[in-house]
Amino acid sequence: MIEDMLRTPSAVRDAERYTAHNYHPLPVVISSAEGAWLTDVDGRRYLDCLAGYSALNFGHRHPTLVRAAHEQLDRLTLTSRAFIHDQFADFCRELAALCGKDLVLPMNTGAEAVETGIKVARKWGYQVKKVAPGQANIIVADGNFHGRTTTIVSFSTDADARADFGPYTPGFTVVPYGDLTALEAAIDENTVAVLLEPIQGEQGVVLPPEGYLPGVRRACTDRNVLFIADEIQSGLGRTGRTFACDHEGVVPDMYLLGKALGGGIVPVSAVAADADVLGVLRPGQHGSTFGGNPLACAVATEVVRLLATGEFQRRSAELGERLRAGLEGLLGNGLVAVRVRGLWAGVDIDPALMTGRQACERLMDRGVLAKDTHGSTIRLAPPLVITDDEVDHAVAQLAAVLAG
Ligand code: IF1
Repeated sequence: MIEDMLRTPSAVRDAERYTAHNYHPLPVVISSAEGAWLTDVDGRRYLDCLAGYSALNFGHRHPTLVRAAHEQLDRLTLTSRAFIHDQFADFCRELAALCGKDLVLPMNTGAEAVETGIKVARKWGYQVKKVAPGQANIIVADGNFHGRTTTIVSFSTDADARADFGPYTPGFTVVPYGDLTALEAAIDENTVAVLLEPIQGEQGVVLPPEGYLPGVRRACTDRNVLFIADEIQSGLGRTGRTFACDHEGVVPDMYLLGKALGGGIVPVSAVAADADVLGVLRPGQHGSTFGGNPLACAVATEVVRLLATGEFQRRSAELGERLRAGLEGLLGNGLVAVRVRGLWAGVDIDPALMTGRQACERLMDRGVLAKDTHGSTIRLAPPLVITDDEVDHAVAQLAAVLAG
């Protein structure tokens, strides 16, 4: 095909022209997708190794999820929470059961789930723990990523995410990730919660040192502090278990969920916790126009049912080992480090070779889409419906990119 017959260049230009430049996307314009594969406006196919930042754990257009969405579209899409709809109870009950918690509170985006967790923890702090008025504090980790609201970026340690968005919300203390001693030292009588990603995604799939999460759990229990696990990216099958916390048998007081909960179709997030925690909210104290809407609930209930079978967790664990073996084979051949849990990998490319962005551009040219994070790190997080051969294909393309 000659260059000026391609639709991609003008489509890339048009996409840039009328939007704020808050992203730097790869110059590829997708028009359709199925399972783990994307097709662009020029008919080229790509293996999706980002999966919508884990919002597409079940792949693009999973038939069960699409059917649920279609059926719901033809019946009822929105009521607001001013009325109850017939999809609500099943969703809440089944998600609570998946989480092993009494209650759930549905929202839409991940950032809203995080904000909800912060509000609930503060209210719990004042009402249950009896923290002095206005003094509630939450401990977070260096290198965190929990979303983009003004409060959440207030405790970000990434200059791009945070700078010039102040004045910042007070009430957060940052400690080094993985350092239990520092975390324990930061807890005082005003501490209401510890908020952590059990695996730090944006930071480059940074795994917790063994024993860290159980140590955090113990410290929180001993000092009457809530442990809030942001499983928005790490949860719902991504790491080979339902939750990343499961790898060390840790049960947080609150799960924050998002991304894959909406099946890649609608934004759905939720907070799950027991009644002694979520029960602090009374009517009028929190909510959202779209949270828990019928379309969201119809899709998300089917997501919960897919996860309840355990099939996706198993696939993620098995194929994750294959991905690990493939990537570890490239250590010393262009890779300097890899961190893998389930179908989720942080891959550090030798910075002398190329940046993460360059690696992703070259992968794109070879029909694999992935996303860089800081510097020379790229993240691989394919849909959990990916096959053995497709995992091998992704690794082979990365090997070819590294070989130049
Ligand atoms: C962007 C990363 C992924 C999250 C965790 C809450 C949220 C996220 C652990 C907020 C969101 C995002 C959003 C996206 C990039 C992305 C990301 F690169 F930053 F790390 F997924 F890989 N907690 N993650 O990872 O959820 O409000 O977006 O629904 O902001 O550009 P949201």
